[in-house]
Amino acid sequence: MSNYIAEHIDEIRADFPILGEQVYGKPLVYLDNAATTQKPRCVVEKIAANYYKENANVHRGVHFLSQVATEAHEDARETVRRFINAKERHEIIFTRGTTEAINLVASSFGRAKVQPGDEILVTEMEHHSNIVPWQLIPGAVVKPIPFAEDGTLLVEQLEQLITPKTKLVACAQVSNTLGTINPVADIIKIAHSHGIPVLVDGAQSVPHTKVDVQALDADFFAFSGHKIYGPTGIGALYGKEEWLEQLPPYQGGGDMIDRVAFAGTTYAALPFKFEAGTPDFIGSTALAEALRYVEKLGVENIAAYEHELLTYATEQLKTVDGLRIFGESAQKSSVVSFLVGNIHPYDLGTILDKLGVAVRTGHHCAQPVMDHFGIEGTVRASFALYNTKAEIDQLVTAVKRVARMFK
Ligand code: C6P
Repeated sequence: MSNYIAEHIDEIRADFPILGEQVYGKPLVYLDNAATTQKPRCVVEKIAANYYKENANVHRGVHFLSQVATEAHEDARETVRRFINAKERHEIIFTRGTTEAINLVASSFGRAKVQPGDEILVTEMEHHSNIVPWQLIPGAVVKPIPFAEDGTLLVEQLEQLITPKTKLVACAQVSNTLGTINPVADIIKIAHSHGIPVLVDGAQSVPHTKVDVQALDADFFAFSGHKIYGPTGIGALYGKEEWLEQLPPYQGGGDMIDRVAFAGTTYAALPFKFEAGTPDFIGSTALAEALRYVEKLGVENIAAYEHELLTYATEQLKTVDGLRIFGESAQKSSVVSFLVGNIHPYDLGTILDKLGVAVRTGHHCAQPVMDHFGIEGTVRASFALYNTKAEIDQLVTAVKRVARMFK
């Protein structure tokens, strides 16, 4: 592998202190990165430094510390803007993560734009976070765009699924379960040709691919900090200014108002209209630190390295007798979902854990995907920039051992 990440893997791994820890007496082989990533030292240190040196509420105080904290929080917004190439800083709304970002749009868009009987199109491979918020809109009908047996989205069916009642298309850029990279630029083009906006769930794409919301022409884009080496509890929603201006606030409270009176309240300008209450200003600046860390390594380098890991893992796992992979689309991110013979995924996952390999088991919050294949769940290995082929070898050896136990 001639790649920046491969060449610097030891230094990179040293940036993540947990990778050097013994877990239950064994070194940690962490292959559950789609659930959450481990944090580099610089992110953890940023959080500590914020609390030790810069802790004051933002947008409120005239005092010096509050101004320092406000500036850092707004600089973090600028870093997010730059990272996903949004046009304007005020098009970035800080949220708790992808889930809250999608709920924000579903709630506000639902109130402003959706009548009973109107339709929202999602894909059959969505995470529950991109299905249920749309189902919560009173009277909305949520319809799936299906996928083929190999996990490729049947984009060609989109045109037929769009009706005069279609109000929005919501689609993951990368499936957390199948790993499929969806052609969101094409989806957006088709939807826009019918005047329909598109929300892109970027939870699993931002950590692994270069995202440019302007090039995509996405109307909304959501992602979580904790999946891209940042802290939990912080994420972002990008919304095109024209959409954010049209939508009503999501939550009410401090910071989101212009003037409050019992006769009527007016709202703050963007982005604050959508940020009620004290924001997670510690989280935002730590997220910015994580994004800078990723930028420093190079998103393209990370994507190329992880692709090598995915190809290697797929080849090696296929040498296991009776192993079946779910999701083999030609365009795939670094996730492998699989089952071995009739071994229950919980049994497989639990024993893998005892053998020192952390993977996720279950439906991965994507039950419609499980229904598609008529299964209860899978075992999922998902890779990050600090994983190695040696760790994949440990996974494959462990899976083979479990397979032998159940023979
Ligand atoms: N997927 C996984 O193990 P939050 O929880 O808000 O940070 O992200 C929700 C979410 C939304 N969309 C996609 C495509 C996701 O993968 C996730 C989170 C984790 O796959 C936890 S269920």
